Amino acid sequence: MLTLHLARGTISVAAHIALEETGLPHELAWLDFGRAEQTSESYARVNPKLRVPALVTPDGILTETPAILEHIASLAPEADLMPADPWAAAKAREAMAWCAATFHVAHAHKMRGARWADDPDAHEAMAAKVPETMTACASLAEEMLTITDGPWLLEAVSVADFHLHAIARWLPGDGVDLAPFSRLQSHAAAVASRPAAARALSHHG
Ligand SMILES: N[C@@H](CCC(=O)N[C@@H](CS)C(=O)NCC(=O)O)C(=O)O
Repeated sequence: MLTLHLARGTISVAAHIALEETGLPHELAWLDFGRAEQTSESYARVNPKLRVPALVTPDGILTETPAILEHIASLAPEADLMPADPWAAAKAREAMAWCAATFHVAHAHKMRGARWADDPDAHEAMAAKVPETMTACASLAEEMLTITDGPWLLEAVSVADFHLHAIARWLPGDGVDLAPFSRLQSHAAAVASRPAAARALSHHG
């Protein structure tokens, strides 16, 4: 049995979609960020990084969205959510690495400035820059979506699409006008039109 530790609307949406898409038996362990449950002693025993997602597996506990997504895909090869072709697989990993290290981190500057500075003025300055940095990231994502004719990052849907979508959902709230980004809009619609993804998304507001 797999247990996904997750919180509403966070990056854990990606792993939630992937689990739902594969149909792998799993349980959900929800954390309430409003009550700072991610900082509790009991959760620190699951993930000492105090972040979601964390996936508890029979082999141990896995953290970091790209690793979790690839592992879920590998546990359900029939769902075909990670390309078999080495080049396409590397491109999927490239997209997930960028989502985790750049796109997600740009967003985090809105609410989590305390990770990088103690000065409240610095927090304000970081938050003020978020519409600009997230718009720049949206432009790059739009460009990444031009590699194929379809709605996906690669020829077929992959877990990288779920990672991208989990972050792209934050764009309007981060002050990004989606109007110029037609491929990102089609990508969001394509994810939402998949019944399993929609089931997962319905829990995240
Ligand atoms: N590198 C991690 C980042 C995970 C992460 O930052 N998750 C956020 C939610 S979007 C979190 O748990 N934040 C809790 C906090 O900052 O207190 C990943 O990609 O999974």
